[in-house]
Amino acid sequence: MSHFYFSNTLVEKLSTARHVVALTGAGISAESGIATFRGADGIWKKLKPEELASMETFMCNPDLVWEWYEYRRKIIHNVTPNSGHYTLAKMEKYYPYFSISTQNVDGLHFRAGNKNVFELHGNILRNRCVVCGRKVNDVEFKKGEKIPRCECGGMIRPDVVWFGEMLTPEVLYASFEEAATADVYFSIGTSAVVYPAAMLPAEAKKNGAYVVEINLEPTPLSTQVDESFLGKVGEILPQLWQLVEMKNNQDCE
Ligand code: BV8
Ligand code: ZN
Repeated sequence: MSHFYFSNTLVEKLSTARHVVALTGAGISAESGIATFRGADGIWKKLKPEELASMETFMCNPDLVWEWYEYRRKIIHNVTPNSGHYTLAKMEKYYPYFSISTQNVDGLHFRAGNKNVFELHGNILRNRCVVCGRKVNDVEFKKGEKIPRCECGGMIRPDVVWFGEMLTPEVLYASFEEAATADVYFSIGTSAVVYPAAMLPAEAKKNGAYVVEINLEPTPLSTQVDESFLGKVGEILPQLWQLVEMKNNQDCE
């Protein structure tokens, strides 16, 4: 377990903040055992999922896409949130205003106890019909079989946002609103290359937030933020939060 130095400024800001927001990416789920997309262990190097996570591949090869999502669902069913997720759940309980805008589709923030979560790219555990849009969740798919169909005859797809697809406007709007009004804005476990999610930390900075990055490797954001921590979020975030809690307890004495 590495030890990290946290500035008094950051601890002070976190102990006096009223509105804190976190943008999260695949890196926060990595320590739960879910491979990231582009990091050192990224699955996207092997599987080229930029193509897989797209409507055209789904229309030409729906069972291949279904196979990939079923493979990922099985992994998600067998993992649990980690200390990074649970620290964000503690923060939601502490602050008057706290939200998470996540690019992750694994639902782990909800399982860790967070309620105020905007799923920018949808949720892999949900499905929807490509024709009528009906949410159809309890569907079975076995390799080699035909993909599930809706009563209306439409193909059923995972309820996620693929490349070239719009994010749900109200989710995106809320995430930009949160970024624009945050006192402290975290960018956690994301390579910050997928848009429009990657615009959120800059939106926060532009509106006066103190922006903090926690990521295993440098990203295009690293030179733009107020503080950048290189390391595992499951180690860094709990250590930082412990300092904030200690300071708050001292202040109460
Ligand atoms: C849209 C599907 C328009 C669900 C995903 C140029 C400029 C602006 C935009 C574009 C552009 N070129 C193309 C675009 C559009 C495109 C885009 O941004 N492309 C990128 C690649 C350039 N964006 C889109 O298409 C979006 N839609 O723009 O629509 C539009 C407008 C009007 C009308 C119609 C259309 C849609 C984007 C959503 C795509 N869907 N996934 C799924 O199956 O998962 S994106 C995919 O990448 C995942 O959802 C993932 O969440 C997301 C981001 O990845 P990260 O979460 O950051 O994960 P990554 O592996 O990259 O990084 C993890 C980091 O964690 C690493 O840095 C690693 O070092 C670190 N890490 C690892 N372990 C740890 C750790 N950190 C801390 N602790 C650890 N333990
Ligand atoms: Zn339908």
